[in-house]
Amino acid sequence: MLIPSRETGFLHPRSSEITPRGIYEGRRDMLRLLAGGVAGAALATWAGRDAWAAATPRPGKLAALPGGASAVSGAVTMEKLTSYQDASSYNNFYEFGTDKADPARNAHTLKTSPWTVEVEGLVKKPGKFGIEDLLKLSSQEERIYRLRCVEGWSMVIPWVGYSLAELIKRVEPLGSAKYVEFVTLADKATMPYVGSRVLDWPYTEGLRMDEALHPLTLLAFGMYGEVLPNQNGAPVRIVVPWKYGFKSAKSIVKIRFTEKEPPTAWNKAARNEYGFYSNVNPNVDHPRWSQATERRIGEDGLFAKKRKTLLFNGYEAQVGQLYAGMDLQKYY
Ligand SMILES: Nc1nc2c(c(=O)[nH]1)N[C@H]1C(S)=C(S)[C@@H](COP(=O)(O)O)O[C@H]1N2
Ligand SMILES: [Mo]
Repeated sequence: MLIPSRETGFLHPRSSEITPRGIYEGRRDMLRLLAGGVAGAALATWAGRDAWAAATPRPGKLAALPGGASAVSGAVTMEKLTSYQDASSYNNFYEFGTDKADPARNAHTLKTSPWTVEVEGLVKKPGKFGIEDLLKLSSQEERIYRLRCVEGWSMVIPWVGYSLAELIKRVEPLGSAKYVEFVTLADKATMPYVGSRVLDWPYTEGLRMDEALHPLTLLAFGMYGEVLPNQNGAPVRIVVPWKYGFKSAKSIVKIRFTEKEPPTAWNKAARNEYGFYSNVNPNVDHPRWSQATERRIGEDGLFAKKRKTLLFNGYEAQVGQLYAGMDLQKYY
């Protein structure tokens, strides 16, 4: 059974740690949501996901990539999904331009097939995975995650993929592997801004091994039940829902296991503005703006209120222990 969290709207599997009061409040919230007009399917399954699936038909633009119901804690939400239109037309993908509208306009040139992802570095079983094999490596799940950009906007997107941990376990990292680096495609012929000086290409990102192994970290192949649109990082990207959007590297071609913290594109571009961790944190401001609130894309009418940003983007219950004892002001 899944229980909606009062604070975050996320549904959590019932467990012995949940207090009776928590369960009671969860039920009350669920009933309130249902009374508010959320489709009745949610009552039958308590999963919420079915209700959203019914309320959000497949966009019908790209090939279907159906996911199954996700049982991962924190991966199901009662929040209203961002529209497909917004999620696929307001993007950051600097290889295709720096304006939010550029990726949707320019990314049609990206050639997503054939595509291989190379696994290298400190692993027992390095190798090259064709995209089709990578897709089949584990059963896909649909997971509804918030993506929160460092610039203060957020979206709620139903991603299709599986935990990156499943791939990591298969390639057997060595004990010396402490970090995972993601290298993305940098092809001047198809990506008009590769070669420009905005960033150092290829765009790279990285995670600490325990972050990469966390079940919420997703290797994503699709969204809204279809393959990823090019502008969202086709054919395969990372989604790290508790970190600022730039950690979620798009169109990855290499996964490298390292002993040292890998350099990352935005940290190289502005060290004091973008740290390695970049966990969503309303208490640590960006040097040039506050991170305390955010604008949910699609809610930007004249009277739309900004939302309070939640620590770890609302996933504190799931990921807080990864940072126990760490000074988050220092490791921003
Ligand atoms: N390769 C690559 N990946 C990238 C980026 C980029 O410029 N290049 N932008 C990042 C940023 S800043 C954000 S907010 C998210 C946006 O993902 P979306 O367009 O799917 O919402 O992608 C991230 N991944
Ligand atoms: Mo971003």
